[in-house]
Amino acid sequence: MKLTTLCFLQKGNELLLAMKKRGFGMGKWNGVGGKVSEGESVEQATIRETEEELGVVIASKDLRKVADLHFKFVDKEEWNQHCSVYMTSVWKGEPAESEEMKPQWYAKDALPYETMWVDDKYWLPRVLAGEKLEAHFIFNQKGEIVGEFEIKTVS
Ligand code: 6OG
Repeated sequence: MKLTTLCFLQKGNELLLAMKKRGFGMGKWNGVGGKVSEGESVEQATIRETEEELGVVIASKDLRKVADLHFKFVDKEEWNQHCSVYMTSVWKGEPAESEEMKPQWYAKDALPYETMWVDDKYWLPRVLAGEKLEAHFIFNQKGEIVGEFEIKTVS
């Protein structure tokens, strides 16, 4: 299964989302991230993707792992991924638009869940409330959740 990353910048009561301008998940607000490359750790990929997509630099000591998300796609095995999710409140630089992402700050209690991946509304509020999670979701090719999903707290 493919390894991917997601990273959210936090500033007080606000969370930075970015509009994906191309590729998988285009048209959705999300954290920033992408695939872990060969020979790279998951944290290194998180830092690289955040710099590529927002132009900000994060030190690995400032990354806080908040969730392991397992996304399985019915009939589209090549889309299956294990996504490691991180939060940070410390970075260098000012988030800026890139070819792939258009960033925008949102109040944590007013996130645009209707324009995000459908799984986000189930796990992101819990992460923002301080929980650390492991979750499994199954999707169809339209990006809809099929069947039961599972979210559990990890210590
Ligand atoms: P690239 O294809 O851009 O990496 N991603 C998802 N994020 C959420 N919240 N829900 C999903 O439900 C997702 N599927 C993928 C992980 C894909 C990026 O999109 C995220 C990566 O940051 C299915 O290299």
